[in-house]
Amino acid sequence: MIKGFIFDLDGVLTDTAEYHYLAWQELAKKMGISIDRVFNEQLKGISRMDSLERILAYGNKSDAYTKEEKLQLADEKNEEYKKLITKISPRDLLPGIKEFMAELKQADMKLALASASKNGPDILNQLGIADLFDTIVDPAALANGKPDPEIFIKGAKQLNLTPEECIGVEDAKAGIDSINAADMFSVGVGTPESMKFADMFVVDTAQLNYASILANIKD
Ligand code: B16
Ligand code: MG
Repeated sequence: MIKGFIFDLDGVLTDTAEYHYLAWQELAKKMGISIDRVFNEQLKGISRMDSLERILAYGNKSDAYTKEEKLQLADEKNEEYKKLITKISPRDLLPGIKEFMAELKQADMKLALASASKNGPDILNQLGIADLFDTIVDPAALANGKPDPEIFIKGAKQLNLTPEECIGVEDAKAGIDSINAADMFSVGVGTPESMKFADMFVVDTAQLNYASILANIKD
């Protein structure tokens, strides 16, 4: 029996990808690397340090900085990102999310956040939905990021539920792989190609609906 939903943040509840992109682009430029929105797709759902490593590899500069310098660069990006996200408000919830969350609360579902973002709690506050969540998995305490199942397994544990009693909602392939590996039913948001490993998917958050998800599980 389904008792909880575990949500990704970026791309599911709100679209922070553009802000991540703008902040990474500014930092990459300083390092002499040019990135575009197509490249940025690879950074979705990936941790801050892994994103930096991917950008450095893309610019053939993986060995150009020490570990300390890399931490400093990641901090610099985060400071720029934090400036950009101060603008986030409840109007930035993706289409249908407010209504979907209301349906879940009405059905007494427990809610958890399983985002790679260390800025997740602040963003939930700015979106005005922090109170709806029972728990947030701390991404800093994870040994392995998505696609490892750890973050969704921890989400279920923090809700005092088993993975089989939860549904995970994700927009990134790494996230769907993570949910599937946790033995949890996966709901994807995205194109048929990008979501082909999801147990079910919708192309738009506006189509997320509690009753139709339950109907898919029973199939
Ligand atoms: P931060 P999600 C992810 O969010 C983003 O998709 C990814 O681009 C970002 O690098 C990551 O959070 C870490 O974010 O720098 O704020 O800790 O999709 O897992 O909600
Ligand atoms: Mg995401």
